[in-house]
Amino acid sequence: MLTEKMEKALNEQINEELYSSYLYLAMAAWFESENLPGCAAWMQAQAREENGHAMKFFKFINERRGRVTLKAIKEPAKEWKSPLAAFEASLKHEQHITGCIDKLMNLAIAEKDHASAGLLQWFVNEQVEEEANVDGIVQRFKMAEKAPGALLMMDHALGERK
Ligand code: OFO
Repeated sequence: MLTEKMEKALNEQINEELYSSYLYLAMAAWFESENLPGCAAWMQAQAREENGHAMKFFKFINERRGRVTLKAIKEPAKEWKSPLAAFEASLKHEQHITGCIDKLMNLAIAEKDHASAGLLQWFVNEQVEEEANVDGIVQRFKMAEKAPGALLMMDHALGERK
């Protein structure tokens, strides 16, 4: 059984994850408009992954006999000044999500909620991967800025993501 505090905080995280999905979908739409289909495909894959994260919390709340309550999802930005700026915004967002997960873990520990802590440990590890992946792309885009043609190569490589 979830405590009231934990249930509320996990529901807020569903909203954060759905917003993440929405944000990446907005980035996918922008990359499509910029004729960079590889980057758009990468963002669509990321949007699907974020939806999966939201559903992990959804399932867990139900399994713990809690009540899922969905709130409005805020409107994401529509455009970015360059591909690098979009991936930098993505990295900043993932750092924000890492902060949310850390706060949730602190709450689970304070509430002596081992089941929630178990779920959150998966997210702690996932955030290490999320930040490292996006940071790697940001670094490659920074190098690509100096080399003509590198942007198209990057776009092709990002489009390989399954
Ligand atoms: Fe759900 O990890 Fe990204 O935001």
